[in-house]
Amino acid sequence: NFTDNSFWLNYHDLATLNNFTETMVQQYPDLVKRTSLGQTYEGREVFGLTIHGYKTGKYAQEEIEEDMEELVEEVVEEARSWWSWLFGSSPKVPASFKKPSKPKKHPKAIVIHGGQHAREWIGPATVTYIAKELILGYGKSKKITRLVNEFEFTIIPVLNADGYAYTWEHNRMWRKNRQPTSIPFCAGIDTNRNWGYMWNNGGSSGNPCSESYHGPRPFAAKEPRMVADYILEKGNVVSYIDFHAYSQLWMTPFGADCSKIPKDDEDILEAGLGAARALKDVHGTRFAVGSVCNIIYQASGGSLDWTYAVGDVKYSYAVELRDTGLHGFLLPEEEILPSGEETFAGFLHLANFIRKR
Ligand code: ING
Ligand code: ZN
Repeated sequence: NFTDNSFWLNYHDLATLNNFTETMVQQYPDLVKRTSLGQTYEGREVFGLTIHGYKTGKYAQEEIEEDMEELVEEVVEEARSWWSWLFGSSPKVPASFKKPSKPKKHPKAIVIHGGQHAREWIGPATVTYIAKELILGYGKSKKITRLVNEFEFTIIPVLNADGYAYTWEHNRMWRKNRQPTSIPFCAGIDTNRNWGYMWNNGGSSGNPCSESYHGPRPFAAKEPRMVADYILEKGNVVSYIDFHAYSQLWMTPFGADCSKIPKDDEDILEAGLGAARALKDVHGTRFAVGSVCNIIYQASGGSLDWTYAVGDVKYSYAVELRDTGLHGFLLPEEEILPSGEETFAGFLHLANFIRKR
C-alpha cells in the first residue's frame, strides 16, 4: 500500500525497490507492466515499469466522446463539401451519426530512469515517486489520466543495479558499475561516459581507476546498451530523462561539445524552462536550465547525447536533483518526498508540453 507516501520517507535497497515494482504490477495489472531490460555484469535484472492506459477509468467516457466529436466533424465536413459540389446546397446530417474511436496501437513513449550512478540515491527514490503518482493519479486526476492514455511511460528505478547494491553493501560513495577492467584492483566503468555517441571526446577518462572511466569501447557496459536497445526497438520515444544528483539542474544536449547546438534547441529549452518553473512552484526549489557542457562541465559518452543524436529522442534531458552541495549525495531522507513532489510537477509539465505540440 503506497497511498500514504510513507515509502518515500526512507531510501530503499535494491530488493525493496524491485518489490515496489512487482507490487505495482500486482495491484494495477491493467495499467502497469514490468519488463526486464536485461542483466547486469553480476547478473541482476534491470527492471522497468511501463504505464499506459487506454480510455479506462473515470474520464474514459468523456475522452471517447471528445474523440468521436472530432472524428464526426471531420467526416461531416468532407461529406458536406462533396454534397454542395454535387447539389449546390448544404445537406442535413443526422445528429445521431457516430463512429467509434479505435485504440492507438503505438502510443508515443517517454522513458526515464534513475540510478545510472550508484551513490545518487535520490534518483531511484524520485522516479519511483513519479511512477506512483502516475499510477495512483490515473482515473482520479484528469490531467494525469489524459497523459497516461496518451503516452506509454517506462520508468526504470535503478539502471546500474550492481553499483546500487554495492553502495548498500560495501561502499556508500561508489559511482560506476561493477564490471572488471584491465586493472585488477580498479573495477567499474562510468556508464554515463560509455554511451556510443562522440565517445571519448573529452570530459571522460581512459584510466580504469578513474571515477569517470569511459570503458574500453562504446557500450562496453551492459547498462547503457540495454537502454539504447530498448529505445531503438520502440522507435517512438519522444522524451528521455536521466536522473542524477546533485546540483539542481535541468540539462539539455550536448555534454560532449559546448559549441554543438541541437537543431531542436528552442523547443527543448522551452520545455525544460517550463519544467523548472513548474518544479519551483511546489517548494520554491530553483533549477537552472542549460546544456550539460555549458552548465556543468564537458562530458562525452553521456546518455542524453546518444538518445538525442542517435536514438532520435527529441526531448532528451539529464536532471541533477537536490541539493546544491550542503549534503550532496548524502541527501537527508526528509528531502525524498519534497524532491518527488517537485520533480513530478516538472515532469508533468514536460509531458503536457509534448502532448500539446
Ligand atoms: N552528473 C552527470 C555526470 O555523469 C552529466 C552529468 C549528465 C554528464 C549527462 C553527461 C551527460 O557526471 C553526475 N552528478 O553524475
Ligand atoms: Zn550521476
